[in-house]
Amino acid sequence: MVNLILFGPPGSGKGTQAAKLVEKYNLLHISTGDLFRYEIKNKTELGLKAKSIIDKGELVPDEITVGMLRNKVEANPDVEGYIFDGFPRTVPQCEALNQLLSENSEEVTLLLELEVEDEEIVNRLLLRAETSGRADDANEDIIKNRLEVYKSETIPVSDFYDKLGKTIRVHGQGSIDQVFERLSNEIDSTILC
Ligand code: B4P
Repeated sequence: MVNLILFGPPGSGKGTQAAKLVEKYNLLHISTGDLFRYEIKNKTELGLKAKSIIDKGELVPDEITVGMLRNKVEANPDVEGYIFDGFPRTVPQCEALNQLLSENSEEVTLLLELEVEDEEIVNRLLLRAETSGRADDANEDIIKNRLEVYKSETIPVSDFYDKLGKTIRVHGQGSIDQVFERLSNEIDSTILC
């Protein structure tokens, strides 16, 4: 199996690139952001809890996020691998993912980190807000809070996998196709060796 983590700050293109990578490598795309938005849209108990947190640009508590992720993985056992998009976002989430994969004698293959400058991120998210209707994209202060949370709570995830020799950093600016080519090259050179 190939188990990829697509990592990077909010708006770095994780969702955009994951959609292209799943087609090329035939993997299951699991986006915790999308899973939360589905719960919010359907006004479930979990969705109601998550909405107020996401709208402020904070992280949903680990136990809620990990439980939701586990359900999704366990519901799809017969796949060739996963692309985890937006998960893990904290070190306890890394530990939970390692535990979950090891139950099936699996492990994370690679963490691909998209590097994008803050100014570009703010511009991308404000632009997306015009069509997405996402409250967390529409306000510059909330975007800046998301970036702060990323730096304090989420960057350690990249270091966690770096210590295991699994983090690869990729320039996330340029056209969507250029970024996709960079990611594909890194995946191919890991899978093929
Ligand atoms: P996510 O849904 O993961 O959202 P994201 O970080 O905003 O998006 P992404 O990086 O995927 O950006 P995209 O490709 O869309 O999380 C939302 C919230 O959910 C979090 O803030 C948190 O509250 C909660 N959450 C999710 N997972 C969690 C977890 N594990 N633990 C706790 N809480 C969690 O790209 C953004 C925009 O840029 C798009 O408009 C796109 O068109 C554009 N774009 C992409 N690539 C481009 C390029 N190369 N050039 C120009 N524009 C580009």
